[in-house]
Amino acid sequence: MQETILHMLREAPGGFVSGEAMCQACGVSRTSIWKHIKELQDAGYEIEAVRNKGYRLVVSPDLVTAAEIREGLQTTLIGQSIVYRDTIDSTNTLAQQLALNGAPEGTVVIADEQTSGRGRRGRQWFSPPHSGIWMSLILRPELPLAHAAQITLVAAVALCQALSRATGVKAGIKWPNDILFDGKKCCGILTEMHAEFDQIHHLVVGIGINVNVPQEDFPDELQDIATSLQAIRGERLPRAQVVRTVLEEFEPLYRQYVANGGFGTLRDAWKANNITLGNRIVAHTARGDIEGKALDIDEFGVLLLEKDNGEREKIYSADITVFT
Ligand code: BTX
Repeated sequence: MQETILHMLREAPGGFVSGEAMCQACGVSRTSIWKHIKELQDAGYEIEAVRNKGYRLVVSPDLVTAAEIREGLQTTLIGQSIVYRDTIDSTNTLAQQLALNGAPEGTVVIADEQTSGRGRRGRQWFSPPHSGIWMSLILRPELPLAHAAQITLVAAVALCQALSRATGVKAGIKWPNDILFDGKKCCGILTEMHAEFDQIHHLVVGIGINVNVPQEDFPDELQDIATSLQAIRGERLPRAQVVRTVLEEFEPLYRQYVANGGFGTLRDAWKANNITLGNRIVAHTARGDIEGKALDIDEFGVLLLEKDNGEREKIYSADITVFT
């Protein structure tokens, strides 16, 4: 019901919506409407109430609630169901649970704050309140298991395109899961999956975007390696709009990934947004460090590296350091 009220307030010509109109639209009493208005005010919405005129929305807070994200969202699959929490341990954890309980494909789990946000290999992901986008997408692609990890590359392309469209920030992909601006990480992706035999049951694609994190708020150990869109742009950005843009950029790429049986047709888009290829890198793999030049990625998203002795290695999984 709050969503209906908010929508009416946003769409109102002249600004005011009468209590009566809200009662009719929501099918409830005036007292009930007033209670909802009060709840919205408590959540940070500045709503003016004027006798004989009704209510007027003056200022919307920077929230990533379902109502805020849905307003104007142009997707048909991703984000049709949105689960929001003020605070949570990790959106990936909740998304895994919801996926196991049958949550539909495209469900977005999003939180204002994560208390145990995680990266790859058990690393922590700094996820303070009121300033970032910490969200997880539940996907159920009918693809062989071998293609599952490629979804990280698809999400990376979507993120770069979305940052460019929503904020003008031209960030680049560091294979496989980081988005960097000027050498510092502004987004990270953590894909987790549930599979059996050769069949993907579901994928959870966790996306972290430092939107309005002031540079000085990053802990000391992240000062030299992390940045935020606010630090880059010098202004705060509306998080819900960034979320919408990410979902809108992701949806067609995801459909392409499913329809074409993997990442192959998105390879050029990945290359257009990457800051990995052509550079000297060290790949930190389970077999040890391998140094050389990043030459290419193949249609499976595997990185091709050329060592100084001319030998070529395929890198399937690693953290990499890029020297630019
Ligand atoms: P990663 O393992 O590639 O990167 C983790 C590393 O990044 C950390 O060890 C630290 O050095 C650095 N780091 C930690 N927090 C930040 C930050 N906020 N900004 C920049 N650098 C940071 C990257 O893993 C994948 C991160 C995915 C996060 C999302 S948020 C929603 C979802 N839920 C969840 O628990 N994780 C994902």
